[in-house]
Amino acid sequence: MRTTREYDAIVIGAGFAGMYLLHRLRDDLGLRVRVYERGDGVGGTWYWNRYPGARCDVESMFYSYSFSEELEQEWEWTERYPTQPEILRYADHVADRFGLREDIEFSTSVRGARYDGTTDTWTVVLEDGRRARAPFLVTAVGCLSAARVPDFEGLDSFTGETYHTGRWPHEDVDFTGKRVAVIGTGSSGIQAIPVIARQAAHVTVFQRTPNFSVPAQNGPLSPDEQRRVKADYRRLRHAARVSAAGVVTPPALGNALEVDEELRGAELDRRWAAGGTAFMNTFTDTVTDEEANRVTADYVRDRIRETVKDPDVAELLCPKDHPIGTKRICVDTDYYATYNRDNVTLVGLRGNPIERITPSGLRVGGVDHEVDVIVFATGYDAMTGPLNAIDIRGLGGISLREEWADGPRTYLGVAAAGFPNLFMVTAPGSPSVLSNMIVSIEQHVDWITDAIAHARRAGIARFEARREAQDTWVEHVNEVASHTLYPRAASWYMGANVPGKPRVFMPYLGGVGTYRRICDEVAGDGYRGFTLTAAAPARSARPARA
Ligand code: N01
Repeated sequence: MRTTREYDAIVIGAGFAGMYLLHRLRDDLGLRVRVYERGDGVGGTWYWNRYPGARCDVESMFYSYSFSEELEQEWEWTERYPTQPEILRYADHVADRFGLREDIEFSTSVRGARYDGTTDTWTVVLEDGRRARAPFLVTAVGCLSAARVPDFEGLDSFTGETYHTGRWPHEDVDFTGKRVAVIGTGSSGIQAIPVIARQAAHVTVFQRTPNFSVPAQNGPLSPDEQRRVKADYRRLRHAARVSAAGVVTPPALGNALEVDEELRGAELDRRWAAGGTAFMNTFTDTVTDEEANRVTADYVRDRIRETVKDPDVAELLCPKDHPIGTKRICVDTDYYATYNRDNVTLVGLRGNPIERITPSGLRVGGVDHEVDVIVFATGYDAMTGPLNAIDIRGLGGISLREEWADGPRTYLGVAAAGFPNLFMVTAPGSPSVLSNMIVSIEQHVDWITDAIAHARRAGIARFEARREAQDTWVEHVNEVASHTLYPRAASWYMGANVPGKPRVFMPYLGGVGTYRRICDEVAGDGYRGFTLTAAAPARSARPARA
């Protein structure tokens, strides 16, 4: 019979969250920790997303850990926005520098996890049937790791090559001389299309929803600029932590329609030229007021019409069905200009969906498009997908998947009622995908580490979110979203990209600074909203703290 291995904490995933968790729980708390990772290396999303043009749209100097001043000072970034290979090198460097690999089991998927209420432990079952047990289980599975290829009819009949941006091969894919179809125009498609178009014989882009994209204005990062940021890191990191989205941006001008028209245009021009997502922060009310939203949306549509020479193609590229910012804003290099190339064709799918995949291509509106390669830039079963892929069973065998059948329910986006001693990094109900992920990851990992340290110090065996606290939090998350324009878009934030998925706005829109304050207050208040139960024999007496 196989033995069950025992640890103090088990972590699922060795991306940026899992790596930092391992460091904190093992090196600061001295716990025996095991991390299970399905890839054969660290880096999470940056391990899988190797598609041409993949890079982060948070600036390098801020898309990096802040927990170690030495790490922060010694690492040199080369460009304003880091490429996927550079981020992966950074993740590898962190893994080596902090000796993380020895406690990570690679190429190992977790099939299920079950809480035993009699021992207050989690037993994790791996794909190969092996088991491991620990009092604490932390999921660090990422929000965008369940890649999705829509269920197109005839998919298996295609005889050419197929790739999904989120599952890109480790070897270079050579598009030279090939006819390539790209399906999807979200952040991944918008980054990949210009790069593929420079190599392929022809690219046909299949677009369902046009997206708003702002130029990255990427470029090399000068040593002077790096020195300046490094000298000021403590202040800048603090500013990011208390900001709305985990990035430091120039302050907004005010409400769009209250700003003088000339100044409004000049500021949009200035931010467009400066590049990046700070453009979205030009006014305070862009995502809360429809008229205000139109100011920024019209500006981008004008830039598209100015850039794309063929007016019909330009019109097809202009987003008109959702307010700007309510689907994830994209950041690009030469995206719209790519449609001026002779070897790029745009096919609109609105009201004219892909009928089927054929052995030699795609059929749309009765027209066959023959291609050698199909690139699926079709996104993810976001936020809930990676957690629901694991059969997580809490007290009395209740299933997380079933608890979330009508949409995810969490307390603070970090815990769930009925699932004691389970912590979830950047889960639904936390700012997560609406922020610089590394800022949110560090905040969650630090909070979880403190909670586990507290439990161990105080002899608490069971740390469980209360259902009333969870209900109140879910209500608050929904309430905040309802005061914005976000629910107007059929976005993956709403689960709208997956047929049959409940339409619930999943991330928390209160901002990372506000959210951090709430989490700190909860902890400072003896973990308000959690029931903390002492280890037996004191257990029978009363909850240790509530
Ligand atoms: O995925 P997406 P993504 N038929 O879901 C289309 C992060 N990220 O991988 O919009 C035809 O945004 C779908 O159409 P529609 C970032 O948070 C960050 O691009 O649903 N088309 C859409 O156009 C981002 O938001 C970075 O109508 C279909 C596309 O496929 C998130 O990851 C880089 C279809 C999917 O877009 C996901 O981005 C990359 C169908 N049946 C990603 N189904 C940076 O840091 C789907 N589509 C820069």
